[in-house]
Amino acid sequence: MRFEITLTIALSAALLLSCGRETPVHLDGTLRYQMSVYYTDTTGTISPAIIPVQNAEVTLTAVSYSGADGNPLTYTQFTDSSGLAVFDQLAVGRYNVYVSKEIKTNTKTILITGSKTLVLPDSIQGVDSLRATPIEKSNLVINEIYFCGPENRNYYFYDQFVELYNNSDITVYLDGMYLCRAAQTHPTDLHERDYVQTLNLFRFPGEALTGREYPVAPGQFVVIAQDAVDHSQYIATAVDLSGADWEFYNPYGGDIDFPAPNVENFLPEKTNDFMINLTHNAVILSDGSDWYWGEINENDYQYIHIPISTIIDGVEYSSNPEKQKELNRRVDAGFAGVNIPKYSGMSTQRREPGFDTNNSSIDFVNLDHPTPGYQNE
Ligand SMILES: [Ca+2]
Ligand SMILES: [Ca+2]
Ligand SMILES: [Ca+2]
Repeated sequence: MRFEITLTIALSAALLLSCGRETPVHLDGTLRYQMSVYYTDTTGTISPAIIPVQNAEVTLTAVSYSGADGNPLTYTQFTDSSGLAVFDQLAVGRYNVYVSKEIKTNTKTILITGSKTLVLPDSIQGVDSLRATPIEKSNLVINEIYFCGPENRNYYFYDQFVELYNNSDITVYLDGMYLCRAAQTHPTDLHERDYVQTLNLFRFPGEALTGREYPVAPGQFVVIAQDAVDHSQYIATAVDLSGADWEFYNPYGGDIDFPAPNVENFLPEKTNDFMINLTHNAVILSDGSDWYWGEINENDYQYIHIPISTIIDGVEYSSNPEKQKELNRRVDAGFAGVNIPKYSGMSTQRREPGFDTNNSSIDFVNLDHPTPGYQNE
């Protein structure tokens, strides 16, 4: 009963003030509201599955009361180590709650958000809870893959390249990261696996996770050429990659080491350059923290496994959209490069720099010609 009276007074005061254009005054309350914030991981890459959100900003905005500046009265608290936020001295009324926390690492920006409406004192039944949702965004993305080869009749495709883009507002570091060509297999449990099967493993120099020698600024493009040379000197229609930032280099094969720094194969068992299929394949970028040997196929070829929890980005392309997926749909649910014929000189790129929904059918568009190191003409 006491609360109802207080509410009536508060609403009357608010009404009076809104009519009279006087400086609003809020009524001090005595209520305590406690809320526990958590999120659940559905990717299977984090355990345990229910995680308290620590040190998150929780904002309570009063619907019924305005502050001295005329804006709704707002209270802010941070959650403690168990995900609990405590508000004291609240007045009776309706509130909107908004939770937000941004976590930035070298490889990911994770925004954890959630909101709800509550009515005091009705919502005070022990500790209230709010399930927040993590939205994960890769800082670095694979922005373009030029895979089909230039227009030619000589089976020339050595001007292939992969372009990365820093899609975040922080400098990130390539140190120790892996770029891999995915295996072209169709296991029945593909989408349940917690790893991606690859054919090779090329590594940026430096120390994975902690290295700070190879920075990429916000908004910067990075081109990794199969071979960093002007290919138009061999095939007129091929791409000039003499200005590439990096090149794939395999010291265990017949690869030529051009002046650009190397993203290098370090497994003597693998002797090929970073050659990707001309119509259907996938490329993954991982943080470089883990890999392990996988199964050996009927041709005595041993696959490599990259844990999905270490993958920063992955893009599958397929000229034929009816083909079976070869990359786990948690990494990429679709296909880039649909309808690009081999030896057509076309390329596939994100529709905006860094545009990423983890579905390449949505994220990528085809280009008439490759754009190494830039987005537009
Ligand atoms: Ca090479
Ligand atoms: Ca080189
Ligand atoms: Ca480009």
